[in-house]
Amino acid sequence: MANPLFDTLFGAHAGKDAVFLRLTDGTTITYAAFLGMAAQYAGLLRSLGLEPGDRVAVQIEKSPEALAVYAACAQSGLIFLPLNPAYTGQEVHYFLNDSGARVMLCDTSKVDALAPVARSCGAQLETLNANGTGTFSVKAADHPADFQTVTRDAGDLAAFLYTSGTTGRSKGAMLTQANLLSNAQVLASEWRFTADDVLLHALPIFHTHGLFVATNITLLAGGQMIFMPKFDVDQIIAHMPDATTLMGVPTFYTRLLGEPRFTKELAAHMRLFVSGSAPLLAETHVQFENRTGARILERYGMTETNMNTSNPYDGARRAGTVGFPLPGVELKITDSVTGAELPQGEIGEIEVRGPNVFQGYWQMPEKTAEELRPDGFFITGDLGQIDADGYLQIVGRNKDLIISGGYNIYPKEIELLLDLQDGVLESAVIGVPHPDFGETPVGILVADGDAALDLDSIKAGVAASLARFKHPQRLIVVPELPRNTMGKVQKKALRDLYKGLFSDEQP
Ligand code: MLC
Ligand code: AMP
Repeated sequence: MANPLFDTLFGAHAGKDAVFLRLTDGTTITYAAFLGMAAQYAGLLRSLGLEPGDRVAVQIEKSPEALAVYAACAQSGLIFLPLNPAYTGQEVHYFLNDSGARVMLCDTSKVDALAPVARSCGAQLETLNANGTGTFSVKAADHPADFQTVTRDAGDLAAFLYTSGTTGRSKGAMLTQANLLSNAQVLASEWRFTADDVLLHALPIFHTHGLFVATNITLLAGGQMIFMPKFDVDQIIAHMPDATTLMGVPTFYTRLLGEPRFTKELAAHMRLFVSGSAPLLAETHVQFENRTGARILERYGMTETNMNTSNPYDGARRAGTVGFPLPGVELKITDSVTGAELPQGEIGEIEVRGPNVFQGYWQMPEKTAEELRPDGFFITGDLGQIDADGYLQIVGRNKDLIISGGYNIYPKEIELLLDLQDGVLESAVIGVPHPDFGETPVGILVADGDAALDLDSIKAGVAASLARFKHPQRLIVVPELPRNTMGKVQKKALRDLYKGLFSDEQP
């Protein structure tokens, strides 16, 4: 195959009049029309002087056009680099600078903020809006609806997904065609996807879950997606009778359960509900089954590895577990200090190896070496335990990470900013249980001497630099941070102290 990712996911559908995307306004887009758009985009990207292996940064709202940029990158051998539209100019500056992206696509409303950022990083800025308008689509209209697919090897890079780090610096996870394809093939088979499937697609398409898991599997099977701009409970309810599957983060399921219109009858046409990206409470699993008769299938993955484990399609889907390693994935539980494999049943670090595991972090050999062993095992930073039947349970994290509504937030990034604010001596950011988002960040501050902290201005100071979902939901001032004898801040003590902060809030 000349270009395994493109040929398998997209090229295989050339000329097909079957529907690929169904939009919430009733419009449909066939595979052929989608591929025509992607070819025009690929032609334009080529005419902009991009060469295979160059990066294309994309910070645009979810739309069929946004997905076609992904297909265009695959067809022209470019590396797709999607970014959350919530990121601020400062955050985008880091990604552009670090990745060396040569072209950046953004919404027209962001041009004033991003033009200087793109200029300073040497990237050409083009616009592509959620309704398909913008300089990119105008220029693409001059290109033919077919494009000579660029030859690529399965080992060539297809995407960079940035993931934050415990030091506060984001790292570009390098994923090859083979990483993406192998995982899509395994999942499509394990979860029995066929051309008859209609997936309710309400996830963002700048992360692994919505982009690779949901989209690649549908493409592989030749099915349809009801493509929604975002998760909206009314839209999900309106379209569920036409769908067969839903993939979501736990917040999707708790929000659905909070809705009396979500009934067994409404879900009757659905064959599969998948949850992942954050822990699904066993209680949610049980409530869901009581309401619909369906058992949510929970799986476990990450940006660096795609999906690692899954509960079985046939067989018991166990609440509170993430199932078994997927075919081709090796998984072991190790001692966090020595790296030695632990006996079955013990709690330790989860390590994985397989065709799904990424190639390393872009231009960060030291960080890569810290997490990716020479023998190919990736140290996930998650703590787990395998039960007597082989089910993996995730029991915690060995990394300082908060997951809010499926978005990862690294406390260090926020702490570094809080520490810079007037009157702040030091800070600790912790994840506190939240009824809607699962966890949410809270900032604990210590004042410098007698300084009176102006919490509103501190909030504003942090907000200017950070995407909205990373903003601490509360700031709390304490006389000092609890420390152990080594002087390390004891975040567990803080988490225990503040765990009830949001317990009265309605989901
Ligand atoms: C939105 N907000 C969030 C947030 N999402 N804040 C914290 N955490 C989040 N996840 C902000 C909004 O900007 C808004 O701010 C306010 O919170 C309320 O917004 P909302 O309307 O209630 O939120 P909504 O837009 O409905 O989004 C919630 C959500 C969304 C859960 C539907 O966050 C979502 O789709 N999450 C999925 C993330 C995802 O795909 N993760 C996969 C990562 S891949 P304001 O100020 O405007 O009120 C991965 C690997 C794997 O982890 O295993 O899959
Ligand atoms: P990300 O870096 O955004 O890909 O997030 C990956 C992290 O999400 C993993 O390392 C886990 O901590 C977490 N995660 C993903 N799926 C699950 C799950 N089913 N249960 C618990 N945590 C999960």
